[in-house]
Amino acid sequence: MAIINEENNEIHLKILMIGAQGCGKTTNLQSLYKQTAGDLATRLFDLHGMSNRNPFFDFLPLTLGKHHSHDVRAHLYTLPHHELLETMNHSLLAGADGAVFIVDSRLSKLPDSEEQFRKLKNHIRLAHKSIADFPIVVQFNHRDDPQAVPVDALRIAFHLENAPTVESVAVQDIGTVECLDALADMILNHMEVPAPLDAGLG
Ligand SMILES: Nc1nc2c(ncn2[C@@H]2O[C@H](COP(=O)(O)OP(=O)(O)O)[C@@H](O)[C@H]2O)c(=O)[nH]1
Ligand SMILES: [Mg+2]
Repeated sequence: MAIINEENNEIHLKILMIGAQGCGKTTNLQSLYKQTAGDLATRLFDLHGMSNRNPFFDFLPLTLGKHHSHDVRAHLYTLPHHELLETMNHSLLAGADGAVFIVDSRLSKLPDSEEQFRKLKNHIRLAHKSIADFPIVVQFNHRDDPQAVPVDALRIAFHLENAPTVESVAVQDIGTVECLDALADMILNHMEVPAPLDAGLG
């Protein structure tokens, strides 16, 4: 759940990056880190080293800007795809404010992505009851692949009539910030944020 710290006017969001192996979860975090690290004193936490494509999960704290005078801080996690870690998926999802679901646009990867999406919807039902109330942005990644499935076909395959979607080439930093911004807006627009403590005093 989002934490609103009224003493220092901060909002903390917990955001999950979800998708099949190789879809680009770690690459998204690396891209976001690269593009925001300049004005941040935060670090990418990688429990097993970025080079060996983590078997566990990555964690990245970021500052996103202001919302009603509060500093918005996002805590990004990637979820592991390994079957044995389903329990952890569930507990991570239970406290999450929203998720980026990353679809690997390559034709050969579609079955994997579809299976992950089905699982995600099940986890949401278990943890949040209503999928309609859980903010999700779908990111179509690997758009640079010559065999990338057309976006219209992906929208139909994943039944995304109304869901917000973003096209990306995470490895080239295309679409990653846009995607996170879209999700943060969705979450924040549905949150009741109290007036900051110093409101009206200045
Ligand atoms: N060409 C291309 N490669 C990508 C893209 N996104 C990620 N990759 C590469 O795909 C591989 C798997 O990405 P990774 O982020 O480790 O996937 P994860 O398993 O979801 O964390 C890596 O070699 C990335 O550099 C993309 O949009 N285009
Ligand atoms: Mg990874």
